[in-house]
Amino acid sequence: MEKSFYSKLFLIFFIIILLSSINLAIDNAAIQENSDVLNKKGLTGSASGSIIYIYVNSTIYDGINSSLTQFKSDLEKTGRQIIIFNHSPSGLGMFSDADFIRSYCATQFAISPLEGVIFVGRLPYVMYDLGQIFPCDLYFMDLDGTWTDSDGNHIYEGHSDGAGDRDPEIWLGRIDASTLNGSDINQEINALNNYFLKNHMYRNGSLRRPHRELVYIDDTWSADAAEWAGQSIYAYQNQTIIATNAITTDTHYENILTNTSYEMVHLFVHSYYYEHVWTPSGTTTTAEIRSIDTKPLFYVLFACSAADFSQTNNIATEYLFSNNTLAVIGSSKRGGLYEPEWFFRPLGQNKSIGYSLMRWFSDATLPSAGLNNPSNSYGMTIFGDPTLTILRGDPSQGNGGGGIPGFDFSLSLLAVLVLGIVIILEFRKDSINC
Ligand SMILES: [Ca+2]
Ligand SMILES: [Ca+2]
Ligand SMILES: [Ca+2]
Repeated sequence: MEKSFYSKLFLIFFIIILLSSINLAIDNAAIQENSDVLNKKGLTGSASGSIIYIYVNSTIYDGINSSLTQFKSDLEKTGRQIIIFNHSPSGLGMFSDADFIRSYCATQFAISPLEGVIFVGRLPYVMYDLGQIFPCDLYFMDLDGTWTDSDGNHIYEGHSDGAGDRDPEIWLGRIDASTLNGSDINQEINALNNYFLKNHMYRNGSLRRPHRELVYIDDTWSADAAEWAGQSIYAYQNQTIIATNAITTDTHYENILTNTSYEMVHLFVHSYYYEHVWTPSGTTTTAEIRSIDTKPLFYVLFACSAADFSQTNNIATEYLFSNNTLAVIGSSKRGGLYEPEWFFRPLGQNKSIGYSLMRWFSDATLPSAGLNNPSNSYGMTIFGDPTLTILRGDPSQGNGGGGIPGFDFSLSLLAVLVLGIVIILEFRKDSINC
């Protein structure tokens, strides 16, 4: 019996070594893949030592001054340098103002570690013509590609590598309450101060949700529900998938938004900028989002034009300033986050939302997404603070070795399970033998 016991002990030891090496191999593969892409771009996604510009519309600057001070302080705790600009329109028009900001960022990016830009209040944007004319924030993200307005009508219709590439170098986020329906300046200031308060609460841990994603898919995309959900597993292993055509209705969706069980909502539904349109019937309007006590923190809206910030009463802005919301990722035109895997992969590695969307533009591999498909992708933008991560408001806190993303966790679990079964079987046999 003693000899048998030692051989079993050896077997257990062997299994532990085997599973550990599989684990290590997969970890190394993930790191290798990541560093390859990073080397290509010369980017690290690291917050520490980077610089963020915050442009604030001068009309609301004084009204949100104390919120900005807190926000700056919170960001500085992550090791970043924060530079705030009190921005007044030049009088030359939005097209020129946008060019002025982008040119300055491009110049600074060449000589400093500029990570991204946050626009607070109404700041300039440019329109791009792809058959549909839409506001295009990729303009501020790609600092070394060439944007062309051939006919001089102040609408871009060309984007090429130029001396650099079309890939984004920095991220951009808008925190703009000016398009809320009926918003006057006091309401706008109030909405912004509320936003920065919840942002601070998320960072200090007083605003939290279970680390769970709601994947809510209306009829048009429901047949591929498993694939859509699978692409966000890199960031959320805990998912609730609702994709039964008869269940996905306006009222069901609106009710589920009041549930405190979800950190992230990944929504697939036909939309106009002012409402979601459900199949076969029903709508969720901006006014309804305003009236709902929404509980989730983050939204990815696969919902055409929902993030068209050139429009008053756009629904993504309503989501952002609704109750607990911290960030909304959506499209200002027809299209959306195809191949979401390339967004959720870095997000699950505790990279920021801004960095994750930036990488998605470059890394999405299929013809339907990223830079491969301007028509689907060039409207993608972020409402809210792009420095946020899904694990902590403060990326420097990391995941505490909690093993959140992907294979590491599941294989460790597998190792424990297999080990447990082997031990139980072996010792049961031993007890029988004895
Ligand atoms: Ca033009
Ligand atoms: Ca570029
Ligand atoms: Ca439905």
